[in-house]
Amino acid sequence: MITLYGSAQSRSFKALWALEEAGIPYEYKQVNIGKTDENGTQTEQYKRLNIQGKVPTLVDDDFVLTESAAILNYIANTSENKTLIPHDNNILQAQYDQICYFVLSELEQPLWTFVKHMFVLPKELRIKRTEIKKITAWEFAKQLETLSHLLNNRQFAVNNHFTMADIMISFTLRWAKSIKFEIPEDLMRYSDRMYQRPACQRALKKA
Ligand SMILES: N[C@@H](CCC(=O)N[C@@H](CS)C(=O)NCC(=O)O)C(=O)O
Repeated sequence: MITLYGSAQSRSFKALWALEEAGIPYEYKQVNIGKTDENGTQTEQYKRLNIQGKVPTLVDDDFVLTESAAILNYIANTSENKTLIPHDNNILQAQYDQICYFVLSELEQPLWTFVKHMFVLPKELRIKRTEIKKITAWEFAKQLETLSHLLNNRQFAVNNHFTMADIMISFTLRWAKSIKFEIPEDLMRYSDRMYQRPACQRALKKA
């Protein structure tokens, strides 16, 4: 039985949504990020699962997995629904990897840098909001151009049907919108369309 540890609309939401798409039985445990209370991510008990005290963490019997993208792939490969990740096609698998690595290493980074300077870094290391916003908004706009190029107006990221890559992208765009980064209308329409999926709507109710 899978247990997912997560918190609200943080990166763990991607895994919650993925589990709903996969139709796998699971238990969802809400944890409190950065806290040392009973359900906190900074307890010794939680850190034994996730050394960084972060979410998401997935536990499947005695197997423990961290890193949201790896968790999405594990869920896709565990599911009986074999369309959630490309199988048996080298090119499609490579395109899937390309877009997922791009989301984590390029698209997400300016957002994460901005958030770290707002809330996460020790106060003495933080740069002024207006300065860090100017830098990260510039970087993010460049990455959006690449995203548009990779999506090329397709309905889905890879192979003309829904895959976990669509969760990766649409979650990141929604995150950007929530912290007031500008996003072209067509990309936001794509993200909103993904969020209308029944599995996503079910996940939103549980998050
Ligand atoms: N690369 C990791 C990042 C996980 C991560 O940073 N999660 C955030 C929530 S969105 C967290 O738990 N932060 C707590 C902290 O930084 O102490 C992933 O994608 O799973």
